[in-house]
Amino acid sequence: AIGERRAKAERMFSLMDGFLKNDPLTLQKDILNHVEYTVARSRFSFDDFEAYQALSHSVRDRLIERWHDTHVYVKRTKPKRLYFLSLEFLMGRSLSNSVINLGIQDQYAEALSQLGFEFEVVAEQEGDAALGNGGLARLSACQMDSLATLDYPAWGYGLRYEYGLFRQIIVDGFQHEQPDYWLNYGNPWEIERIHVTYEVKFYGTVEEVEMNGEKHQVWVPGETVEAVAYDNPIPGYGTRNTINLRLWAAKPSNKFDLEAYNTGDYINSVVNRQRAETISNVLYPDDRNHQGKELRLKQQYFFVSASLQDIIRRFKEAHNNFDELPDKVALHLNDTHPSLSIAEIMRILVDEEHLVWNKAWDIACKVFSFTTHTVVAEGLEKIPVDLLGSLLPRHLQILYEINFKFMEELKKKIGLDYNRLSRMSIVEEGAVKSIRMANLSIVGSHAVNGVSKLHLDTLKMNTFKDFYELWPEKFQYKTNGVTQRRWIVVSNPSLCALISKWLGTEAWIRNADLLTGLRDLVDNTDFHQEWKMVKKVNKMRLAEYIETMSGVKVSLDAMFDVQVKRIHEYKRQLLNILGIIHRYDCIKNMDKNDRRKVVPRVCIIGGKAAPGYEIAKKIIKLSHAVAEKINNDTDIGDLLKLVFIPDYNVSVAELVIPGADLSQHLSTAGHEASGTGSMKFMMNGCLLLATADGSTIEIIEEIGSDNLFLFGAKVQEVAELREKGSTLKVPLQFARVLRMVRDGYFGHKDYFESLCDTVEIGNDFYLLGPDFGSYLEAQAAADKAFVEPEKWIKMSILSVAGSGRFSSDRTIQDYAERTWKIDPCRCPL
Ligand code: 8GP
Repeated sequence: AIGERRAKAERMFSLMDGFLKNDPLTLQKDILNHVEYTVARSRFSFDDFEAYQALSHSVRDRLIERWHDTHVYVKRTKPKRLYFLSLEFLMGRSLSNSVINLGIQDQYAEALSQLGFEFEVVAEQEGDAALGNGGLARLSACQMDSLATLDYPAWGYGLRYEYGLFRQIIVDGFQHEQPDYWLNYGNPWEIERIHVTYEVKFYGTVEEVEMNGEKHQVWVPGETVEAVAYDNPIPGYGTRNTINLRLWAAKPSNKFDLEAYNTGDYINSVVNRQRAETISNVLYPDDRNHQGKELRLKQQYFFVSASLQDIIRRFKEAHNNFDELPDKVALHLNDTHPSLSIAEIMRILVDEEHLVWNKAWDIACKVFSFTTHTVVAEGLEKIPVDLLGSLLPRHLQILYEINFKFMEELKKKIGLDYNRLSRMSIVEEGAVKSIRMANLSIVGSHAVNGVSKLHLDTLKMNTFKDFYELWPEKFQYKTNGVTQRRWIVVSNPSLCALISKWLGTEAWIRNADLLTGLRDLVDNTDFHQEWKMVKKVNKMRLAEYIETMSGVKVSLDAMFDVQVKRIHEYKRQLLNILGIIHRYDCIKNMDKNDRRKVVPRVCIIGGKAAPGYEIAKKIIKLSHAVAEKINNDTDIGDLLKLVFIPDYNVSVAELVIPGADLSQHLSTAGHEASGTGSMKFMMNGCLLLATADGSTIEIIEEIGSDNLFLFGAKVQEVAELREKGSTLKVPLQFARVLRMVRDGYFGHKDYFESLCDTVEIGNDFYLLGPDFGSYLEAQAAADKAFVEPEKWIKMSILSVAGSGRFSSDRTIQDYAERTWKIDPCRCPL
């Protein structure tokens, strides 16, 4: 039989052409073949979109080759693997990123141009994969890129939402949400695995049965849904390694309800089956509020159950003893959303694999690690016990058991301090009895990570103080990072070329620390000239986009000042808008002479508000109302413009960030866990105007406070300012601009009233009033620096030079070495 199998393998091998070739001629043939046979259009007539489809299928073929090789190699080598569990991945587009990471961008560009197409134009045809909300989700995407590039044996697991994050459209200055049915035009980047399916169960009851004289709990579920795998290859840069992001879709289970069919209710039973699909239908668009909805809980468990079945199956293929699990598997909980995994693994080990509880618990705690992305306790996820008990009755029992044992252990350590015990309990008693997912995650993980140094400090001192005192060694931080592949190489090709030329190497694309080499060029005037040109090219690109989107023509000589991120009160877009009103007011009151000294600005704001977040939506409307006034004031001209960029997403970010001169990060100190936008701007030579919050503190350590514009209350001052309440002093200018809004200077007087109330003295939780003075000073400092181009360019160069520490490669390496204990596993060429 072995001989036969070998003969078959040899014959297969002889039939293969070898690996796909990447010369432009082969690529052209390849694209044309896909036009004809995959897209089913004539190779003599196809448009840009069809070219995109064919091109991406051709790239996909190459991805699959490497992905197979990586998979086979890892399977053979059997290293410890990491499974990164996240309910959100904000991948954006894949085409450019893939060809760059595969190292065949030039060849494809040439092939396309020979066929009469332009790579950039074709790449624009791709829609964004927006399976996430904001910071957390884009971070997951950056980290996948780093895991692949650094050759780690890792998989990502997530959900394949059919509706990604809503599209924001603006009508009359108001946000409207449109569903993002992103799969409408097909998705060449995924591979449907019709044979990789698992049953996921819900509802039902738990029965006690006796086996071999012992009592066992058996879950008898009431509903079964099928999870189907969709694999998304993620290529590393400068390596053959291509890892997998496996996303689950819900399908009706093949086990059908015989009774319903037999009673003749055929139509209804089909309709009921179809309801299964709703589980993975839509991404929850709220990036902070957890509303305890059943569908959300179903999504979470669906995801957890399918992923763990898959992971355990793979483990069992190669190992037969669960004692080895912690040496072979690391499971990372990206925030609390996947934390039902802890209960699920206990259920599998105890109920299905019949391990004794303590042994199973010991294994679970060694396998899990956890990162939280939230600062404040109110932001933490809770699940009502009633909901959980009805959907997952056995899991609720397990959670109670975990908690009972934890409480017993805790009592031994801290005595009968009931206040503390109740704060640390996984079960929250109260009006609505709930499970605290963060407490569960901390208790069940061997490492708890913050996303910046300041974030960890806050967790230690406030949010998780009790836990920190119990297990100080569990608490760590890994400052976030972003991938320079997407945020320089893909999005800013001119800067990429410039850096490589002057550093004399492309090695910084895999090792961002080498960017410090730019420090040696900070006084080089030839370098300055080229640096300036790069910014200009990117500003032109952005200006064109602005004009197409909003009809506003902007001057390239103006400072492009950008604030793009989710709209949140704590991120203080309102502070920015009030600052713009102040600027406008000042210019209006200037004489001709003074006006000549004004530094022209183009203020750009973009971001989505959660659909139910009224105040955030009012901020969007205010921004439009102010823009309308300013942009139509001929007396102001190019001195000041305000544009709101609709539907901010990853691909819009790729265009906006490289074109920015200044970017704003205004969160009230202590509220932004890390912030990652700042890192992307910094990598693109944009200066930051920021509060001392999140990772900005570490950015200052790296580039020095002289190279950015810092303002606002420090984190240790915030509590005191809040205590002052209505006795707080705020600058006159603040009262004045607020008055203008209240008086209807920008129209919609009544509509903006409640928005103004949120920042009125005594009510101003996010401290816009107290920070306004220093905010204006920082803005003035930015103006002053901008009119000294040499100085500005130096600051810009030093920002990029210091951005290496904020590469997600550094973050991932840190996690790999200190938390996951995994080693690179590099697939041979
Ligand atoms: C964000 C944090 O707000 C941000 O400071 C941080 O940089 C980023 O995570 C990555 O760590 N948090 C979220 O995006 C978040 O909590 N989203 C939940 C709804 C998913």
